[in-house]
Amino acid sequence: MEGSQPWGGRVFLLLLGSGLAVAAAGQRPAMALRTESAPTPASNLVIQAISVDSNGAHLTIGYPEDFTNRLDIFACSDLLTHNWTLLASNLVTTGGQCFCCTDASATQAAARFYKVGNADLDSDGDGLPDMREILLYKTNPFLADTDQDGLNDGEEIAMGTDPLNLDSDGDRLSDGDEVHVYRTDPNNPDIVAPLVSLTAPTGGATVWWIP
Ligand SMILES: [Ca+2]
Ligand SMILES: [Ca+2]
Ligand SMILES: [Ca+2]
Ligand SMILES: [Ca+2]
Repeated sequence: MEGSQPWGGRVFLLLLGSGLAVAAAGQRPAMALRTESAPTPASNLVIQAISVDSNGAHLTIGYPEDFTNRLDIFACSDLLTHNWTLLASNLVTTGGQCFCCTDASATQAAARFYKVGNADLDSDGDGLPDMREILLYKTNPFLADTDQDGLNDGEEIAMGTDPLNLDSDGDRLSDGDEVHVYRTDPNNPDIVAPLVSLTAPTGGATVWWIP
C-alpha cells in the first residue's frame, strides 16, 4: 500500500507467528516488518527495527534529527475489528534520532500491528491528536465537532459522552444543549427539569409568595 498519511503518522505492520507460512511449516515462528507507505519528507517517522524476546516486542522508532514533536505508539491484534490501543503516549523525541519502545503483551504466537503518530499534530484544534482521533475515537481529525452537537471531540472524550452521537444519553436533548443551555448531565437521561404545580388554597389559607 502506497501513499502518504495526511494525519502525520505512518502505518507499520509487524507480523509474528503462526499466520505466516514459515511457522505453518513447523519452523521457527516468523516475523516480518512491513510499512503501508514509503518514507516521505512530510511524514518520516519510521520503525527501524523490531526484535522479540520473552519480554515482548521491542520497536526502534526513528525520526528526523530536527523532529521535536512527541510520538504516540498504537498496537492492534486484529485488523478486522480495527480495535487499536495506545501502547505508549507522548514520547519525547528530543535528544536523539531514535528510541526503543517495548510491547510487553506481544508474543511470537500471534500477529501484532503497530502505528506511529505525531502526538502534537491536532489539525482541527479539538485537543485530540489526529492519529488518536482516527484509531481510538473514530472521529474526524479535520472536524472539531464530528457529530455537530455543540461539544467538540476533545470535550466529549473528557466528559465521557459519545463524540459520534449528538444525544449520548438518548433523552432527546443534544449533548451541547444539555451542557450549555439546560445545565443537565449529558450522560444521564434521568435528570430532567423539576415539575412545579400550583393549586388554589382551601379552607381560608393564605398564599405567600417568596420572591
Ligand atoms: Ca483533533
Ligand atoms: Ca476532531
Ligand atoms: Ca460533538
Ligand atoms: Ca441528551
